[in-house]
Amino acid sequence: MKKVITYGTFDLLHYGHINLLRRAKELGDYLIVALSTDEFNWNEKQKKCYFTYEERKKLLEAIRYVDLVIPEEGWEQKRSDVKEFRVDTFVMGDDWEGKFDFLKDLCEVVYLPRTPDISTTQIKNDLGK
Ligand code: C2G
Repeated sequence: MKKVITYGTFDLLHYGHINLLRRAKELGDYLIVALSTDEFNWNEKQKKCYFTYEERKKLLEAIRYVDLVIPEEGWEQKRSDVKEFRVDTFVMGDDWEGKFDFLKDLCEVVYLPRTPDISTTQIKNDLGK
């Protein structure tokens, strides 16, 4: 069984996220999503999520491409996650191009093109107008 992992906040879930998850699943048989906790988002990414971790987790678990959701609590857990879950492929959108190449001794690292013209920030801005 080929296992794939990806990481993210996935707040205000939108079709750009779904496109990423669909393509990530196409690279294997089992997709793990490491979902950024509220604390990680605030302390490390200065992101204040609209939905809480539990709400974002429920949304992700309802997606047909997602097989398991685990918490992302820090930047440094990726190597241990890849080992612990015996991951074959690590996937991220290409806004992260090159940033996770240090995992290449453990697994395949794939950066997928982002879906254009959609982002959680844009949604918030548009709704705020
Ligand atoms: N994404 C995409 N197209 C968009 C928006 C997002 O392909 N229009 C992808 C991102 O590239 C990322 C995933 O969807 O791979 C989740 O996006 P975010 O929730 O913004 O994740 P991010 O804040 O980049 O967190 O340790 C890694 C971080 O947790 C990544």
